[in-house]
Amino acid sequence: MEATLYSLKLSHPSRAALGMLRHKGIEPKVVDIPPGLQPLALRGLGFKGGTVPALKLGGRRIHGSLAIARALEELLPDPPLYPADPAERRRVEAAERWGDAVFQPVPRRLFRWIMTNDREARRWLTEVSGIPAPGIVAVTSLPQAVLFARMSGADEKRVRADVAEIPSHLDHIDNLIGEGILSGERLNAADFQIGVTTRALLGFPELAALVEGRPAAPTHAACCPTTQARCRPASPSPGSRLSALFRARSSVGERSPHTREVAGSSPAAPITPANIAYSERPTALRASSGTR
Ligand SMILES: N[C@@H](CCC(=O)N[C@@H](CS)C(=O)NCC(=O)O)C(=O)O
Repeated sequence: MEATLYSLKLSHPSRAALGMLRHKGIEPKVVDIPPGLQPLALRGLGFKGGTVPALKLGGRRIHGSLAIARALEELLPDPPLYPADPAERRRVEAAERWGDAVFQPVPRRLFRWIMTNDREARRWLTEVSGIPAPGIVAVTSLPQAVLFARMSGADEKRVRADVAEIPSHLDHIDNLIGEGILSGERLNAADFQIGVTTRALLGFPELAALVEGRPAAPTHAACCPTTQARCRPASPSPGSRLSALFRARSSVGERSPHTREVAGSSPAAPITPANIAYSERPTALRASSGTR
């Protein structure tokens, strides 16, 4: 079946869509839109929404990772993305909705907030997106970065709260695994939806320690059919706004046995992703043309 997936090089829900397409045996043509242009480009292509992923499948236009999962299941029931048992299916769908509405926005807000605060990060994004003159674009794209951060509510307060809430999100995922809703014998739609976000968090070295060692880490790394962007701290500049953010302890309330402190997250040894940059890190799975 002819399929074109509209994506961004660094879009984790687009990775979920790609994973689900491949699960159904479809290798789509992947079109990576330059970051920031997706609202305009997708509407120009006739989609109702302006976010990626968006999919042309046969004659249909399908917008959003949840709708893509449903449409794929309807068109190609085998191999399934949802359990046949209705009660089990409802549980997978609930996990999937949580993944879409609660968990998915976390790395997006972190990333967008970083983009408003770090010119080097904007330069890197320009480079990996294949846009010419990254040095100039890193400067001129600041208003656009601010706009996109605002659109996703990525201000400092929200991002601090996001970092603090990550362990409880991971506890929730561990519970879903424990209940057999995730990471079962066969990957389901919630595995793809949630797994790519877990994988995206692994891309921030300051947060990776929270994820590594969790039951979610290996399975969800396997869900993400992509090379993975990884933040790396370079030339830490203590006292920067980013340093201050990551100095916050990354845990809330009771700690699960899986929760590990982010290395150096005590006030005495701040984590400093200042001048954050990304580098490509291949996963065990097939590399595609894009990254998160
Ligand atoms: N939850 C939706 C939304 C996806 C989403 O927000 N995608 C981001 C990139 S990761 C985007 O295209 N944002 C554009 C915008 O906010 O206008 C989904 O999974 O399809």
